[in-house]
Amino acid sequence: MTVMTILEIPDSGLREVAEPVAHVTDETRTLIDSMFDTMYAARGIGLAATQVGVHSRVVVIDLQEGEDEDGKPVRDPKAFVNPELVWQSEELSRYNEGCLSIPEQYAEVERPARCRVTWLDRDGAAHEEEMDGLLATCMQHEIDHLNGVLFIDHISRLKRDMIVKKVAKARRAA
Ligand code: K1U
Ligand code: ZN
Repeated sequence: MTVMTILEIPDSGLREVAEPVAHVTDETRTLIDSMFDTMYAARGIGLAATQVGVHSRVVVIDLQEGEDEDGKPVRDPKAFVNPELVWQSEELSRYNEGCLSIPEQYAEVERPARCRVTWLDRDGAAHEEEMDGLLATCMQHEIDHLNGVLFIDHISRLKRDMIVKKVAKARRAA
């Protein structure tokens, strides 16, 4: 198990644009496994490679909640290599988003309610799917990370400045 360090604001690495993965290799699969270890350890529902300082277009998501009868978490790990938004609905939806790179801060973000995404899986096979609900929100949040964009870029300057100040204050107190 490899738990990587998650970059937090204002780390400039979070503003880099990630490069496409040329070929899905064992190195890609090792990165994906470490990203799942890191995401589960941080109790997140998604993670982009950018957040662990790797500037490759790789995202992991697991929206599954709950435990089995033995108390073990039920999991539904999904890996996305080179995810691309090929369509976004005009209809918008709001979600109170969080971010593992902006600890303990949440804000309402408006995004397209549905999106169509293409990607490669961990074996290099191509997929295309229309997503809605929390999966659409999370996928758009993660693709934003690959483009150096954070959820606080979608809210008012006043709210953004408040969140940035709160994170800085919490870090000074730690
Ligand atoms: O990319 C990240 O920083 C992970 C982020 C994903 C995300 C959450 C909410 C909306 C959009 C994207 C998180 O997982 S933050 C943690 C969190 O909000 C959460 C954790 C467990 C259950 C539900 C939410
Ligand atoms: Zn995030």
